[in-house]
Amino acid sequence: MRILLHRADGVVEPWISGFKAALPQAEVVVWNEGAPTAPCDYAVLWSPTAAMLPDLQHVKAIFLTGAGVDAILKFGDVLPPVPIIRLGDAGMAIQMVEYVAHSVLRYFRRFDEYEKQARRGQWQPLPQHQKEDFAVGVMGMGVLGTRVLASLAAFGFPVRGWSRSPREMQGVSCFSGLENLDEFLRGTRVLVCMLPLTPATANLLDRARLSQLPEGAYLINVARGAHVAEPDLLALIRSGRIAGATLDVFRNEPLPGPHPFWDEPRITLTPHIAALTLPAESADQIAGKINALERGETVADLVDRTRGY
Ligand code: NDP
Ligand code: OXD
Repeated sequence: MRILLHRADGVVEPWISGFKAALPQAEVVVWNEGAPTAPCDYAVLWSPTAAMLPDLQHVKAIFLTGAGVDAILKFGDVLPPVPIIRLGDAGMAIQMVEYVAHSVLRYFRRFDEYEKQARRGQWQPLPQHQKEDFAVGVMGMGVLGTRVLASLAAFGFPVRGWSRSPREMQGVSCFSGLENLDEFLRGTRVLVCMLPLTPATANLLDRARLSQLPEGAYLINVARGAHVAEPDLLALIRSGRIAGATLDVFRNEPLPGPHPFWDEPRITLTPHIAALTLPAESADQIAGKINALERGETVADLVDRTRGY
């Protein structure tokens, strides 16, 4: 069995050793532009280049080394009609929980304000925010969103979730569909975007939608930059309508040098690290799914191309 591996970061060793341990019968072939590639049974990749597409035509399935699928589905019908399978958690959910819980607590406990005070040598307790005024709303109740909702509920925050189809989750006020989005936003003090990027979710958080949030709301975006209209968010933060944002993802990554987000003190930026792919766990999960496919079984985390996630 041959596995075609593509890593944009060039870091292939942990993947090769991960597959050696989990799927010893497989030969891992590292894809290199311009170099001939022997036909492979499976492809393992994240964001393929157009030059790679001919080498995908004969694989039995394409495995993604991430949760988001926008970087591959953008190729549409040029992709071979084989299953595309994303990672399901593989160590990402706990990282998302850490990132989002940290960001919510930092704002709720006013740690960003205390940091500024400390730099000024100021000893000044501030009034505590109340949890009942701090509903956290998570857009996207999938593999990662549900784990984040459960963790925030455990802290005692009122939690709300928004999804495409109706969902139920204990302790979570659930909303679904565009027709209920404004109601979801109006009761959300901290908005966490954990949606996949699809034609239906691109640009969803524009001025009109963000203005549904209560005065002093806070945005955490760990999904994709293209969900948010960046100039609208900036204007709402500068006017004080939105208190601030923690952003891990941007329309253009790396965030370009002269971008105004760099200079906005109410925006906390991180370089798309909310939940990193862990090679050993991911190779192990993919190997398990390859074995299941070889036995003729169905596997979890199959991408639905029509839905776009
Ligand atoms: P899932 O596919 O498991 O869940 C997606 C959720 O979004 C589902 O609840 C789905 O609704 C909902 N959804 C999809 N389309 C719509 C819509 N049009 N309207 C309302 N809800 C919608 O995704 P994951 O939880 O695994 O991951 C979410 C995203 O997080 C990824 O797509 C990726 O972009 C991002 N990500 C970012 C990382 C980072 O480091 N910053 C790391 C990993 C992921 P329903 O339940 O009805 O299907
Ligand atoms: C992912 C990501 O989608 O890293 O997995 O953004």
